[in-house]
Amino acid sequence: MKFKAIIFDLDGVICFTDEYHYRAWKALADRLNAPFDRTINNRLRGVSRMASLEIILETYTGPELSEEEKAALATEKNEMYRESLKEMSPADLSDEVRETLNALRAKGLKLAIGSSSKNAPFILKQIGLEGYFDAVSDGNNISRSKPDPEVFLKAAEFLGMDPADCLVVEDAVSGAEAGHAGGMKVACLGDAARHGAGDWNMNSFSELLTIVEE
Ligand code: B16
Ligand code: MG
Repeated sequence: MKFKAIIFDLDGVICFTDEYHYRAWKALADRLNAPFDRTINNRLRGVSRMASLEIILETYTGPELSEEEKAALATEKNEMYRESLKEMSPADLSDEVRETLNALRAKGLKLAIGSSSKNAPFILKQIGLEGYFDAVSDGNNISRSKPDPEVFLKAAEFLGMDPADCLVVEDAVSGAEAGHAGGMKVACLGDAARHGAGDWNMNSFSELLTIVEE
């Protein structure tokens, strides 16, 4: 086997909370009269909550905001976002993702999460994957967000694996850069695949089954 472990990004790879992020940021941006669209939204993928807010504020022209006011805005967005997460259930995990994860595990691969999100434990619970992964590295155990490799290096460390033995799966260009910066090969989906950011750029999640056998 080419790899011993796979580290999965969460939003945009295992499940699709990216639309909920978009709607919550859009509501906040509209209230601030800050133009925001899906092109700008693509830059938020994999980026931490506070770094995302700074991107939203690039088009804001109102009175200067203090750090406290910025923190309050990020909390306001997160509360809207978490309302959407409450609606999620195991039905939000596709059959393709569930079956592919089980098949990868059956090949003897260790499986981990490497997500920038502080909400990762809640999302995993909502979609029925609480306790499923061999390790979870997320926004709660890092101080530097993607494209810094910290989240993936921590995941490899939690698994007890050499980074070179781990494959990263990502939908964000910043996440693919983070995987490469950590010395890992990267398989991309979605936006990152469209940008050709991966060593493999996939159309569907189940292509991982052939990538690990190559
Ligand atoms: P939170 P991922 C990332 O998750 C999202 O892609 C990104 O849009 C979000 O800002 C970030 O998590 C932080 O999320 O506000 O929940 O802590 O793609 O790395 O799984
Ligand atoms: Mg993502």
